[in-house]
Amino acid sequence: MRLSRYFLPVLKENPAEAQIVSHRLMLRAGMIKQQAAGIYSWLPLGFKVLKRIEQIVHEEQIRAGHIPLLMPTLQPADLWRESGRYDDYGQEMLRIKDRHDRDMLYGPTNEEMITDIFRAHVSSYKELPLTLYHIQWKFRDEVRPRFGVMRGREFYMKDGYSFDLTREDALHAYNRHMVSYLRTYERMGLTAIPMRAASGPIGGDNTHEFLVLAQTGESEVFYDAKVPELKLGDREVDYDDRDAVAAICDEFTTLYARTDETHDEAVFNEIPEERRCVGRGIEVGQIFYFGTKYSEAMGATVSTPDGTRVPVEMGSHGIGVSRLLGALIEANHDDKGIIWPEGVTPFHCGIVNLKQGDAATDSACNALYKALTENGLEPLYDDREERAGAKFATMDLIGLPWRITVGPRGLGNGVVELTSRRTGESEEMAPEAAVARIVEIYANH
Ligand code: 5CA
Repeated sequence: MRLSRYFLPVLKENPAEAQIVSHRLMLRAGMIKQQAAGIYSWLPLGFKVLKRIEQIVHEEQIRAGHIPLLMPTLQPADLWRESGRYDDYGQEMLRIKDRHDRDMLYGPTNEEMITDIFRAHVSSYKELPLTLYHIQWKFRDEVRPRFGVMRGREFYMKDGYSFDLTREDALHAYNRHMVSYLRTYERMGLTAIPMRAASGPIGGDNTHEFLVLAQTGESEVFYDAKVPELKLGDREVDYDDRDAVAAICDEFTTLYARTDETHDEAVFNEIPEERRCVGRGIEVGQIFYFGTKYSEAMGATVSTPDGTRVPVEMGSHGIGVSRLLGALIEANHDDKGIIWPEGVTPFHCGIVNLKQGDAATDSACNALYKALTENGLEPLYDDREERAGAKFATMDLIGLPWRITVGPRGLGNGVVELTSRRTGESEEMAPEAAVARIVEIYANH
């Protein structure tokens, strides 16, 4: 993409309404525009990152054997009357009437609808296990929408629903989700810690939240200093191997890590004092096992091998896809702007032309652009008639991890400059070497 032809409405001033750095930077970098409290348009740069995150979520869910579908945003109230949640959900639910005066709602989550799909089409244990998920907009009329996309009213969520015959199978589904989530967050360059949590309106007694440590997080968290050091890395995971999956979950949940809702001071105090950490975290996902809460209420039963019928065992598993943009920026920025991890960056690298209109410089930039594109990468080429300082400031603000700077002086010596946004370190090299380096960096992303 050439910046002269792109739509990147960056702001020079800090927007007064933004209280935390991720919100401020998303507005300044022209990623989002607020349309009403907690409701945003996703401008091209923000939309691109949202899609990158969504893609990683899809890939890791499919790897775990989960199946994508798409349910609507609007739901009939009658489904929610069956589970009893139409009355329970309270003011967070946006209730709508259609022209026939029928009660509808904008879905805050989809347990009822997926249970309805299940009961219409599945009746035998032979069709289990089954996990269906979608990535869809949700609406919760939050009392205090704030911090930009972090606590929106309209937000983008991955929600998956598992169906199993037995409690044991359902717990395997729960564990599978935990491991697939760990992988998902790690691919984005994030450390998200599973913490024992409370279940709220979804229900059930087995639930973990995934928290990214950040001072601006809304939850207070208590954890053993050793927990953030745990990494899944690139180990192979066989999602059908129950014991192996359970062992990974044990590895990540045995040490103390809890939110304020489940914190137990006595247990916490058993950790050696120097390892006791208290901080704040951003909840980027939550998994629930709630058994037959919805299947019983809504008559979603399956036949068993011995010929009886039982309500299907269920769990639901969510990732805050739009919230992740905020969490990623909270965890990756400096005073100049965003620093995208390679896994989610909107463009793979920037090209800065220091002398627009100079024939040799323009042609070197064009050649770099072509070579990167031919290697399957997406560069953002700043080809505007702007001062070098302004071009650098824009690149730093929008946070592309790598920048190639091209000017007549370097070209005279046969070199361009490759700069890392994270370390600020620059290295001079031939243009072909810069392309090769960037191709190599992204080979694993
Ligand atoms: N049905 C279950 C799991 S599929 C569910 O709705 N879980 S949830 O309530 O925990 O939401 C899942 C994730 O969505 C949360 O972990 C959080 O990351 C994100 N989320 C929840 N509310 C908001 C909000 N108001 N704005 C942005 N993201 C949100």
